[in-house]
Amino acid sequence: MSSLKKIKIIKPDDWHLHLRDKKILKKILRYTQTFYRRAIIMPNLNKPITNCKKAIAYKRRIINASQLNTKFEPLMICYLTKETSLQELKYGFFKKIFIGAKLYPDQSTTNSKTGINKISEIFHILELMQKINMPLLIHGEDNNFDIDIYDREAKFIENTLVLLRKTFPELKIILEHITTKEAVYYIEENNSPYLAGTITPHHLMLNRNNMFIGGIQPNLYCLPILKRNIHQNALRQAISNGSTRFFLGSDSAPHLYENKINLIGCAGIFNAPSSLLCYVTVFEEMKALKYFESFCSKNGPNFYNIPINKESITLIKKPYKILEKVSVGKEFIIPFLSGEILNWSIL
Ligand code: OTD
Ligand code: ZN
Ligand code: ZN
Repeated sequence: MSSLKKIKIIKPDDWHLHLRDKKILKKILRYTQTFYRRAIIMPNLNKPITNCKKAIAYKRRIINASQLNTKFEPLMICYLTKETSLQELKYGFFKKIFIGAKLYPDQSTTNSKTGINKISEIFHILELMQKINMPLLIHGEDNNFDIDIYDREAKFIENTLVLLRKTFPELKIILEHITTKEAVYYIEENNSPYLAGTITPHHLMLNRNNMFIGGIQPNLYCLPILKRNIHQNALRQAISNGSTRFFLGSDSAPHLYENKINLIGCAGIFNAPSSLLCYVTVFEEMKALKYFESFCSKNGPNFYNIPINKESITLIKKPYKILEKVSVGKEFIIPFLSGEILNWSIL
């Protein structure tokens, strides 16, 4: 037994997570709680979290849904609209109700119907956020229908992000779930204390071919969509270089089977039961395990300027079978890599 490889790291945080609500929340929270000490809870509920009152109530529902004794802290985010009140945002940030605010381009992903159409509509909000040092989280895809779905991230950087950063050079920005070499290079080249990116396990492990192996694989449909392998390789390279500008954001986004496997299927991959084990697998493949802990547990809190966790966890190199499904009443959710075996387990 003692010859088994082990890694002990500071307990990680998930800087990008969808927990949903009610019966789904109750069923899935435990998976995140097992691996992570804190998580940023994305605000794109059916009725998005757009003010302090909604955030406080949602946070309470999450805490009440906990079935484990492990400590877990939800970090809440304000969903920006052009109506977002400056006073509310400022109050929410100073009172630590919100750790940041999220920019969704209109229609860019699940429940983003009331997102932003023109970034200049919210310049007054961004000006305030820059002033009070409040982080801006961005779903970075250009939502213009004429743009090819595979180019939306690169076009967002070119058409929106460059100008945005010129206008607000000291606004802290997290480009969420980056998927392209353009995003990797943009973050690396700028190497700015005001710019970081989160990376998901599925974009590290897969490329767009995987969506079509043996037939169409609706479980692998997510937004931003999986890209070519050159982009996947750029992401894998990025985490292997030890840059502190990249950190863990699983983007675990559960949907009931019946909503995912449908004529019009929802986007989103539920990876919470295995996300950390997927990351360690990739770091090992890249011979970059020495940077694993900073990616999981240090770069995020340092960027957000909050303390690093005190708890630790140990991962062990031992086969682990990912559960096949999570029941939710009579319905169920299929996790990422359902039923497959990974080489790493949690001790
Ligand atoms: N992408 N699905 C969802 C969110 C993410 O863009 C995202 O953050 C979701 O279902 O909430 C998805 O494919
Ligand atoms: Zn997104
Ligand atoms: Zn997300």
